[in-house]
Amino acid sequence: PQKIYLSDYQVPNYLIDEVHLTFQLAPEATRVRSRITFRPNPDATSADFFLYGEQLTLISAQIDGAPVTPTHVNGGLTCDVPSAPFVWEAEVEISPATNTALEGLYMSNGMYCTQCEAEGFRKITYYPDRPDVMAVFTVRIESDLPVLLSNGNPVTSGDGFAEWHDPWPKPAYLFALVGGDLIAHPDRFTTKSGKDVELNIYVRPGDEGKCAFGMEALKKSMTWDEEVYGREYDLDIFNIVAVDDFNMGAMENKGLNIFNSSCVLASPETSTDMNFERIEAIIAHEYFHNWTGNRITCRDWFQLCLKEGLTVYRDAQFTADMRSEPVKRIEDVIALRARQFREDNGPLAHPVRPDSFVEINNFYTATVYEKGAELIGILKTLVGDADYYKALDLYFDRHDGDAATIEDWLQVFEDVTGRDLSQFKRWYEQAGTPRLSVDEAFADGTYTLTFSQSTPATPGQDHKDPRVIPIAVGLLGADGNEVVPTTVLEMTEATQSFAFDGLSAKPVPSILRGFSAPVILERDSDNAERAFLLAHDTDPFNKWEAGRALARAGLVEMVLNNAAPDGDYLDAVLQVLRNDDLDPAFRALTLALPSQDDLAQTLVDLGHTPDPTAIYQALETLKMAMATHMQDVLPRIYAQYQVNEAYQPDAEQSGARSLANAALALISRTDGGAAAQAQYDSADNMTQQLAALGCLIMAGKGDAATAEFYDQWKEDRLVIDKWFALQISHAAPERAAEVAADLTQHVDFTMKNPNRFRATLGALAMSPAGFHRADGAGYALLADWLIQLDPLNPQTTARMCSAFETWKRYDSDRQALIAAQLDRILATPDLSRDTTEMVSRIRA
Ligand code: HT7
Ligand code: ZN
Repeated sequence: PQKIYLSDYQVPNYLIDEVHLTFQLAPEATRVRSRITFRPNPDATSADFFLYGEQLTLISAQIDGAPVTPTHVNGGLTCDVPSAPFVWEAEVEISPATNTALEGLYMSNGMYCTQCEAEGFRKITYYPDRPDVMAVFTVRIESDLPVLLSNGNPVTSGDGFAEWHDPWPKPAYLFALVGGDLIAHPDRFTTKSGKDVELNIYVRPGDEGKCAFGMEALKKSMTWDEEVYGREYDLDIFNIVAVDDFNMGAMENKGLNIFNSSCVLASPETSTDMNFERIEAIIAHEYFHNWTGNRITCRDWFQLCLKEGLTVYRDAQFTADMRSEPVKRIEDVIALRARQFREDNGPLAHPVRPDSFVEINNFYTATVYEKGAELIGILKTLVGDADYYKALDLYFDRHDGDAATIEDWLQVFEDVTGRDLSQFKRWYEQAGTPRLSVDEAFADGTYTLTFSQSTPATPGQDHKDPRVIPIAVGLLGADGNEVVPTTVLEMTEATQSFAFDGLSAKPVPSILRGFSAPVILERDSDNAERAFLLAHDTDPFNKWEAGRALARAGLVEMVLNNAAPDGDYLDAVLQVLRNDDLDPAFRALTLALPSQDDLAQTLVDLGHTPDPTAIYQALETLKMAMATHMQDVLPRIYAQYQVNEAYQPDAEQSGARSLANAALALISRTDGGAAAQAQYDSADNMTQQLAALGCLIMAGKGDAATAEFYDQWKEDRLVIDKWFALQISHAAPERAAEVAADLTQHVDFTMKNPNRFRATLGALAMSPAGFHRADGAGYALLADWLIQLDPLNPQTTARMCSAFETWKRYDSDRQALIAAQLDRILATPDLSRDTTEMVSRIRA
């Protein structure tokens, strides 16, 4: 397959002023007529005319009204065109009903919908489908379906048709169309300048009771973007549509966001607190794209982090403002380490701005999104809050209506601050997570920290230059009081020292407060210091981090040396648990242990080959030790943090429930599941029902409740996804592959629905001890299903191949078993470009 390089970028040969599209919707024979006004680009170096097009049947084509016969070439067509502006007209036929890839125009439960990012529009009509070609779209939809939607503002509608006009020039990837028998949950919003905006969430009949939370989240997002970034909404209407069959979470199409139904529909009975928090964040994310992505878009797909990193950063700020800043930061760092550090450390490592790709769909990664967001955070720390917002104002002023680059983005910061950001730019160009080691010295009242940074080689990048790293540091005295408050040290060299004067005694350092940069801190500290920081650090992130480090150290000893659970750890965590002055959500996070995957990587970093079974067993033993060590306190915590008011998915209530459920999980290890059964029987919300079911399964008492749960929820596809996933994630490791295999035979299993496929095979892939079973049954099952899914849905297949990305860390037997499955996938005839690229990179 052909590789595309950033360095080969050429401006488009033709630009577009206006696009008119007419759709006559029919499941297997939708007609799409396009009328496009092209003009030669004065900056172009070639006059060749090429339009992308895939899986289209061309019915007719005309230039300036005269029929033409274009030449079909790989991936599109070419044609002789006039040297002056001209009108291109074409009619094509497409088949939404048989489009299982869920890219372009497709059908989901009888509803028409689109997904055009990144390159789906070329499956709708012939077009210069690249983000730097922006045009004003007018769309007419002809169909008997009651709801017909597209981007922009409604123009007219009548019996069997609707017309929409989007005044804002946009690239084709932001095009959207929806047609269906849908119900609207309506509302209104008045912008700060007094503009009245109609809001709707469109859902399938039956789901209308699950829209209220999403609508509130949307209105909060609109207000927040006005208040924090000064960004106002710019159309008369903003529509959201929920779709069951969707490859990712949601899509920011201009004025018509399309959502995976799992990322917008919510009710207390069917959604957990975590679902609510995620839905609020995704609604905000897609809404914020209206400015960071839509009004200012990307010049080419290599610049994806320009919109995604910034928008993730903005949605994280929003969640921190709506909920708890420290809790959000801890959750984000857990996710960053689990997904992005893992990616950066393996065969799929790539820069935040990649410089080549085969299939762009494979680059919607944790690196582009989450590390991309961390880079915005670094920049904000380096320039300070005031200059950050000044630079953002300049960015919106200077680039509104542009398809921009990372260079454009950095230039506004250079212009506002006068700083040279060339060293910072390395963060966008160099893959891999920097390791930061620390030495300390104390003499004559001066405490000196010496840091060294290095980044391991990643595929195609052996050499790394030092990056600028903001290291937030605070110093504590022996009594636990802070002697130096948080100070940001700006590290620019490979090795660099920073001195703190005037200290009466050697302090205890709290380094990388707030996780001020996405690096791996390698510090030889002992458990006494970790316990001290867990008890005294004033920085909530580092307080949590100290507990995590303590847990990790104890678990490593348990795995490697068969040690008993660390009593100091148990005591330290018990102190946190007992401390009612601490936020319950923070305490729940402190009680949680590092994941199996985290421990596997920790062992690799220490030079060992991880044994997934031993890791699982160490975690089980430690949880049992926590349950007995804290036995006297847990029932009090469980009772104290029951919420007696009406369910609210807010930070306060969900924090209380998370602590109570963390207590329940431990209690269930010693009470035979009695408390969990009582909670299951009385639960009136999904957070408590699902937590109780998980505890019952773990206690070996889950059979009746599992069956009951299915009977109760069999009509609710999103709850049944949870039912599929929970049985696999909570199965004993030696049974997980069988449980997953059995569930693939369940009447409700379908591989055509990405949510259900992920709930089943994804749940197995995310249960390390079960997935890495020594006989390879987990690998074989996943490979079987990836091979079956690939011809139907390459995008989802390719994404799920990352389950194998850590394969080189395991023993040679497991490596051989995985290699055999990777080779089997690669040998599949007609394997998609998406999956071929992913598996080849992993196998390399
Ligand atoms: N910008 C979107 C990314 C995306 C996507 C979404 C749904 C289905 C397929 C997709 N391909 C790319 C989502 C976002 O970041 O907001
Ligand atoms: Zn996004």
